[in-house]
Amino acid sequence: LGLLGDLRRALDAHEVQLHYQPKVRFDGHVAGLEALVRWVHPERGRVPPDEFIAIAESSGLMPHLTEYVLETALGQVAKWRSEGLFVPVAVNVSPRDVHTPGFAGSVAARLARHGVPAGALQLEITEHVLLEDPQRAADTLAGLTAHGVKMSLDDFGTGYSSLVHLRRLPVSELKIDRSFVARLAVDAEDGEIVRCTVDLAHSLGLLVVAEGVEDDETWERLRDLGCDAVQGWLVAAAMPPEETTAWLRARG
Ligand code: G
Ligand code: G
Ligand code: MN
Ligand code: NA
Repeated sequence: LGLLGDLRRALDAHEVQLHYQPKVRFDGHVAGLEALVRWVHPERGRVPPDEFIAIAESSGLMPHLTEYVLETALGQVAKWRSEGLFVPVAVNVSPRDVHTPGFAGSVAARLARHGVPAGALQLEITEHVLLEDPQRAADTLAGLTAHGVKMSLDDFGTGYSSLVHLRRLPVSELKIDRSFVARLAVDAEDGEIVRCTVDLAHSLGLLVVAEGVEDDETWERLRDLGCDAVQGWLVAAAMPPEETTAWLRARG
């Protein structure tokens, strides 16, 4: 309970920050940045995101955290755009958010308020959005998509009966979970899983991003398998805003 109260205050005090991790195509083009929350507690130090996200989920604070992340990320996108850096940003949203009434409308209003085009925002969801009320989730996602917001299916392969969901969810991108990518270069089965996922995604007209790419060999394998973009420490870890700006500028 202590940590929950602290998280509430941390959000109000802007103690929670966003770091940004690039998604890069094989030709070097920066396809986008993923916003990832970071919280450095004044006494406990760095609190792992998994830990406080779980607290936010179970306490009902998640909508507040998501609003905070969307607000911060869109403010940053607007700032970058004003500086001539036109890079789309992806925000992770939880199943809870997708089931919150009016979510699609509130995202649209927030975009308008920041003067950011919908195409500059991507939302990363997981298959778990379909666990509660699949129809409602599909309606919300359709509303967001109709507005021009791009949807990405995160952690692909770790949910349940993924293939059914792929047909029901209006997503334009699929992210292969890093548990399949990590040993891609050394494990033949993981290699086959990734190959099939890339082919499946392409046959459905989706872009494929591989997460957790840490070495050149994996990068090369993914390129040869026809993957569209990669994310991982080989390219860059999540960086604070100023470092991200410098990284983007150095890329040209
Ligand atoms: O890279 P990292 O340790 O930050 O991420 C841990 C987990 O927390 C990942 O599964 C990531 O999707 C999730 N996460 C990071 N930032 C956010 C956020 O702003 N909102 C939500 N819902 N999840 C996030
Ligand atoms: O599931 P999600 O996409 O939200 O996860 C992002 C998480 O993955 C964050 O915790 C981030 O720090 C972590 N991450 C990003 N790149 C790498 C990588 O190359 N290797 C590993 N092991 N973790 C990574
Ligand atoms: Mn993600
Ligand atoms: Na992921």
